[in-house]
Amino acid sequence: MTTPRPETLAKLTPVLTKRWLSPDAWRIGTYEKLDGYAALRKALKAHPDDLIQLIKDSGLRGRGGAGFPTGLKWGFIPQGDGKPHYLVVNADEGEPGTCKDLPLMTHDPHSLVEGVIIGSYAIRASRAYIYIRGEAVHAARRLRSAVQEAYAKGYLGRNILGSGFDLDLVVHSGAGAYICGEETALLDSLEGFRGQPRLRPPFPATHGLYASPTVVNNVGTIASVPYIVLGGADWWKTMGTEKSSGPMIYSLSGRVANPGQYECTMGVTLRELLELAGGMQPGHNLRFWTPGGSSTPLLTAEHLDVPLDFEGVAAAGSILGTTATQLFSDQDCPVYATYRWLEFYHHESCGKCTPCREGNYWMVRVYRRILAGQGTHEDLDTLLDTCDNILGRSFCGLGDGATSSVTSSLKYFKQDYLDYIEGRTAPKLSDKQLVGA
Ligand code: L3W
Ligand code: SF4
Repeated sequence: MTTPRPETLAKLTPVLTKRWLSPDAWRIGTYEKLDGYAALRKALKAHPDDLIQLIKDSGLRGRGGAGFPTGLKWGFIPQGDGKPHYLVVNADEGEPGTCKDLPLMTHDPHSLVEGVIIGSYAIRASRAYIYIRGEAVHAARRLRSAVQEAYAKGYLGRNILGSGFDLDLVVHSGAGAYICGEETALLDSLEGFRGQPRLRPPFPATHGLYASPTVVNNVGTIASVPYIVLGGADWWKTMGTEKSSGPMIYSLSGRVANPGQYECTMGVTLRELLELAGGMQPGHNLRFWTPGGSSTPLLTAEHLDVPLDFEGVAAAGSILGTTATQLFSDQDCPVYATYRWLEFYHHESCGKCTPCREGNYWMVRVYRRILAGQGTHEDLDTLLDTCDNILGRSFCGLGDGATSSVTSSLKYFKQDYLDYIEGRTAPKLSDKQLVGA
């Protein structure tokens, strides 16, 4: 067990998580007592364009994986176009290892509802949706109850707080497909079609829900908005780095002593996060980890001091993604872990494009061969060649993401593959598991 140093403790910045442990934090009474809806009252007195400028000034970047500047995205919504505008929250948290949005919606749903109302006012939307992952039944229940409470108090509906602004908010549960976290597949699903990605451009900002201008933002992004409105852009920028501002919820899972969500200033390192989380589990030494979910290339124990912000992780050859740090130890096998992730991508591939649909199918079969002790040296070339044909040639990010752990595990842990192929590691799969991919 490690004791965090004072300078590490100073990197804990509970902003979005600050109410999570309050009793009944999800009820509107508790939320209002703890500054809830104060940001909305302030925002409704401001001009919508000034709110967009505020979000631009704060440097807030998307919390769903891509880190796109939020204020810029809001500014893309054409004004005076005569079309309806929509705000859609992507709450389809499904990236393996990612668990920051579901606890936020469970513990503090009103912060998301308040962010939705402010964001909708800024982009002049009168209808908003929260598209929540189908399996997240409890979080959806909490959200629906928060929405009802907000209507009853006049924060939603007609003439909100006497401002003349109208907004309806609908919570829509998906049916459990990972691809519906891709923003355009999500919009198709919301419209009642099978969820499959659309060609971009045009981006949702101009042609989104029902072909109208639409902002699609992650839960963490929208839930950050009330804090920025109350605290100001300069306060927000006191946390994080120059290009990655604010706090971020890092979810730690795997072989860590105290798994969970740690909200820290952006740019914190894994070494520091581990200090806060009590270190690795006894008897386990860190071997590899994902900085932002299974779609991000693996890093190793050599990368403990990489700043976990958008630029720092990119410089180390990976992606910050959803800040889902899954920790694996010297008792875990990178070949087997990669195989399990690939099974996920193979299962979740929507089938629209050939590189992802066929490539993942074949890679799962190659991994099974290797893990059953029947792999060959050529299989490693086949894997790299397949990744080469998926990466950049797939219709959406799912295909690209599937290759991340394959290429990075081959880069750092090729010997583990060779040990299966050359018989030094006992097979993990039986002959019976070779087929059926
Ligand atoms: C208007 C332009 N809008 C870009 C918008 C675009 C989108 C945002 C980011 O994938 C990644 C993916 C996963 N005019 C625009 C524009 N936009 N150019 O900006 O777009 P993009 O294409 O950079 O990324 P994306 O398609 O949103 C997100 C990775 O995140 N990821 C995520 C995993 C899963 C979850 C989850 O379970 N919740 O987030 C993890 O790494 O692989 O690469 O809004 O419209 N010119
Ligand atoms: Fe579907 Fe995969 Fe192609 Fe994305 S990359 S459109 S998930 S088949």
